[in-house]
Amino acid sequence: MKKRVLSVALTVAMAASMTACGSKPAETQAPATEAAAPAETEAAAETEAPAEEAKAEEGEKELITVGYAQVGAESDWRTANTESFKSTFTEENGYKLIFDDAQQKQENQIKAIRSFIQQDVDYIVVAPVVETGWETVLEEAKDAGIPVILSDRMMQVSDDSLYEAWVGGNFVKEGETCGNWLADYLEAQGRGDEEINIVTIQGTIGASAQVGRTEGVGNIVAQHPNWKMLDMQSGEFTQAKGQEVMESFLKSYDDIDVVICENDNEAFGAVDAIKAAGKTCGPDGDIIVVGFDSVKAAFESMIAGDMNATFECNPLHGPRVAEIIQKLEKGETVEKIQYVDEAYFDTSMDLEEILKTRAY
Ligand code: GYE
Repeated sequence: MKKRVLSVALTVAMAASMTACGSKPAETQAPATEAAAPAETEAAAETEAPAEEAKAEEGEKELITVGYAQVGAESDWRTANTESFKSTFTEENGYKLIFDDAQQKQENQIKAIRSFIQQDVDYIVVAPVVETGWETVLEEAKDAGIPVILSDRMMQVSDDSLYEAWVGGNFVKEGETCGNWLADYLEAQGRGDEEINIVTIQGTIGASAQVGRTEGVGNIVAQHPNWKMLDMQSGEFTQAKGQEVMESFLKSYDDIDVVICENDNEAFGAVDAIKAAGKTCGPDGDIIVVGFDSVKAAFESMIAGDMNATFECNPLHGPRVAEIIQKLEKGETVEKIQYVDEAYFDTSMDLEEILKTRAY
């Protein structure tokens, strides 16, 4: 494990310009350092008083610096995930968080990771936008001796010593839960043997959340010869793109029974497209609409009679990653792959009541 040493100059700079989430880049703190202590005084102070003493004097704690390479801000799930990290990795809790939003682009995430390496952070956390293409940059982190933790989506790397641990949802299982729910729902409606036409609005292609959910649903579709997957297209996990894709599906196919949206935000867009096309959806409508994530707005959509069901994916990974870091700090071993338990919700449940206790 790398040793963390806070120089006197940095301690002064941090005390002078401490921010709520501690994510201010070092450059913006530099002027404060200059104003507070000229270079010569700093050098003298460093030789006179060891860093440890200076910290104690100022009541400073040794902060663990964490760089988080976030996917973007494409969905409600993502917003909740960002919030979970920002509220966990605070200076109060002993961390300095450097947060980067990659705007759903892998190249931006790679740049962010390289900048974390340059800043010599203590830990790098990545929610990888897609599964492949990470070997080189992870090797660079390894060479720099910086542990990498994966959160949310998975990476496919040939050497799993390139990361310490991964924590997230079981996307294949979520997809299978969705498929099994649909089978039960159709059966209960007396439509178990009917020809069922399905379309899927996929997530970002190559994201493990897309790959897993598509595979999981596909496993159940394969068990139902009377189900037909008419089409699958990506809605990039956004409401706007979900709406666009559904508009085009509705133009191409006039007898869609089910739309599977690989996140709730795409489902909100699909509902808008269905209504704009003069069709109906939800439990009393023409088209069954389901999503993944189980964000609060999906509960509101189900209560309004628009969506039928949502399959949970928990975004609150901040405390889970903090627990991994704390274990690594103590030299303890951590479980390499950590799945989070997840449920599902549909309109047969008391959604108003459940909504009151939802955290995201
Ligand atoms: O389902 C979606 C988000 O990777 C599990 O990413 C996450 C997915 C989530 O954009 O809403």
